[in-house]
Amino acid sequence: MLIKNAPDIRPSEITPKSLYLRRREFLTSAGAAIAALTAGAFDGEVASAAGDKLPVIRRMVTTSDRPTTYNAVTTYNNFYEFGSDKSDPAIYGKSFKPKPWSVAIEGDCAKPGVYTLENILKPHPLEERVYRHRCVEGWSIVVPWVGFPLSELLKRFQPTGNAKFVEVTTILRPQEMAGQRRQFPSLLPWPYTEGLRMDEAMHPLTLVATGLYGEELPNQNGAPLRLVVPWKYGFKSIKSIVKIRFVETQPLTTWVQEAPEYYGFYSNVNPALTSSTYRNQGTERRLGEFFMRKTLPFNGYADQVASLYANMDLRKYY
Ligand SMILES: Nc1nc2c(c(=O)[nH]1)N[C@H]1C(S)=C(S)[C@@H](COP(=O)(O)O)O[C@H]1N2
Ligand SMILES: [Mo]
Repeated sequence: MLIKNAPDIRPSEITPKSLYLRRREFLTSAGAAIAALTAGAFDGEVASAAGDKLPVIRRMVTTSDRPTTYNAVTTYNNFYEFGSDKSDPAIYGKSFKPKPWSVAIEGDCAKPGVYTLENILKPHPLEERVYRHRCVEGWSIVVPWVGFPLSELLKRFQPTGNAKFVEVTTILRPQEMAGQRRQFPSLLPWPYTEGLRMDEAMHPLTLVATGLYGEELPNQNGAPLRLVVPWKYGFKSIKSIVKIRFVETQPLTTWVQEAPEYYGFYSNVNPALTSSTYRNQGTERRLGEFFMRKTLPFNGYADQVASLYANMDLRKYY
């Protein structure tokens, strides 16, 4: 079993930054088997990534699959704010300025307010999390994210008993986002919004990502902060977040608003569901690979998350 939930990681498994920087191996210090990887192969990928190295206090490797190249992860993107082609975000994202930044916290909590990015990030030691990520369109990647659990952030604002869901919103800034300027028809109803049930948001796998491959998030991947929810289709992992609102009723999300017959609120990766989604979800193509792979229930995270949906009909709640 390769996956470890965060609370199971002992202090002895924490990788000091100096060791991380020196070794640059893609091995968990917990010693999980990731035989497919060699330190040498991974060295090359790190070297191709420019920028500051983020300090991480521990790492969690949830798959034995090899990480997708930095180049693929940062040039083949969905980020409609910058356009609908996979190459658009890397090109048109260049003019976006992710700093200064602030995040509004609203709704059913004791500490609403507008928090600066520095304030949001400061209390949280960064971790590296190697997660699978699958787009509903049928491609997948394996990414070494840098971030911290969303639960740690949400707790600080002391959600009340009325908080049953969180609604999360992306920035609206058409001056810097070419895709938001497109009209007649507009690409999507802006701003992009997503939502999670409170227990999903508080799950230890749910991440606030601020970086990937050891460096700050490139604009095309959702700078300066985005969610990563690895057992759900990629569109739930909302980018460039400016608002988090605690709410009592299930939020209407962008993709559900756009095409409710295709996209559901839950959107858990489910290879058995083909009728309610716009194409077969049973297989996927990992970027950089030729052969198709089988898609796993909950994207391979069923042991960790299936219990969240124990008494739910997943055909109805897709
Ligand atoms: N704000 C915003 N977030 C978004 C999207 C988007 O268009 N806008 N696309 C989603 C989709 S469909 C996917 S598959 C992932 C892609 O993340 P990546 O480019 O980092 O691989 O981002 C998700 N988050
Ligand atoms: Mo996606």
